[in-house]
Amino acid sequence: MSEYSVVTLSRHIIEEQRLHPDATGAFTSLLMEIALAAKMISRQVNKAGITDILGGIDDQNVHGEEVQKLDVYADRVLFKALDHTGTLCCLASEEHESFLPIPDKFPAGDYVLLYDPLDGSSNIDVNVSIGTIFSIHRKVSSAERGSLEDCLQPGRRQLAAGYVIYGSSTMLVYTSGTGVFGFTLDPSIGEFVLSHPNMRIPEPSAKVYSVNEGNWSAWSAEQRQLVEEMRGEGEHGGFSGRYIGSLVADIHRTLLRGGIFMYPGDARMPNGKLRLLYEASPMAFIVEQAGGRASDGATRLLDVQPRGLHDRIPVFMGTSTFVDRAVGHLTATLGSPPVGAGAGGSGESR
Ligand code: AHM
Ligand code: MG
Repeated sequence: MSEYSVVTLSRHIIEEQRLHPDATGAFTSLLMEIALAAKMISRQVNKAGITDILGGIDDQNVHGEEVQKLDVYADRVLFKALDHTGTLCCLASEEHESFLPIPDKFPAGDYVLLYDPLDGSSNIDVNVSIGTIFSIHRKVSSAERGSLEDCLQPGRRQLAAGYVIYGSSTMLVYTSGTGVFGFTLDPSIGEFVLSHPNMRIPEPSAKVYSVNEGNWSAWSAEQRQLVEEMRGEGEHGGFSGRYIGSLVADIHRTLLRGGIFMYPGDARMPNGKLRLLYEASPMAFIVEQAGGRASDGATRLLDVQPRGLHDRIPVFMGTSTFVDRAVGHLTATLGSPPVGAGAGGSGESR
């Protein structure tokens, strides 16, 4: 990319908006505010360890100021970046039990934002990449400031989804249904610049499986067989294992290199660990838009109807051939789907 032809996130979004003559600009403004919040979170994440930002909520730093945990900070920054814009009717965050209507003092809009402010935050202390995940729906209820119905929409109705990865560089990756675009934050100008146009999961892709094998003893026999096959020498074997334990980082690698990411249901967590609305669904939209596949082990993730704001769901996503193979194995072996598959999270709430 020449320094004369840099494509910033704002330019990209505005150019996308021009493709939709009836667009009001609300969607553009929403994405720009998310990007601003991402920059603020990135700044704070990069300070982790230097300041006392890692402390608990009640801690005080050396200046005697109250210190917030980073995930609480990220949650508040996102809400405050978006509450006044007039674009949203409500938000729902992994950090809050109930959805968050836009305060009465601000105008309400037609969109709904679901977000995980700082996913993988337990990795902060060890300098592993973490991220913010977001998902945007159009309001479907008649409630001015949103309702549960607006939040509990299947993933296929998402208008946009994205994540920000706070890694060796900060990147924002998003889709609005016309491909996946990756922007890298250039700290010298404070702008996200297009670095990864039209991201596609490579085919054929790297043979990589990504799963927490510490859960092996709780896995179903079918899940164990699947991983044993991938580790083996046979036709469907020859895989390497890569697991960071930070969803944004594991999915980012899967997008760039290929492979399969799994968080299956098991005997201890029948629906796995990941949340449908804040983690699985937005990542599924991105992965599909990049040419990959995303399933709960039986059903396309984007078709699953959420029943509660904090539903959990088994996740298998990445290179289409690997996900198809995994789903085929899990649904065919012994004739039964994996524990929790197709359950749509069974309405489990925190
Ligand atoms: P969090 O939302 O509490 O941060 O947990 C979600 C994270 C994901 O980033 C990651 O994929 C998963 O938890 C890892 O879980 P585990 O430690 O069980 O492997
Ligand atoms: Mg999370």
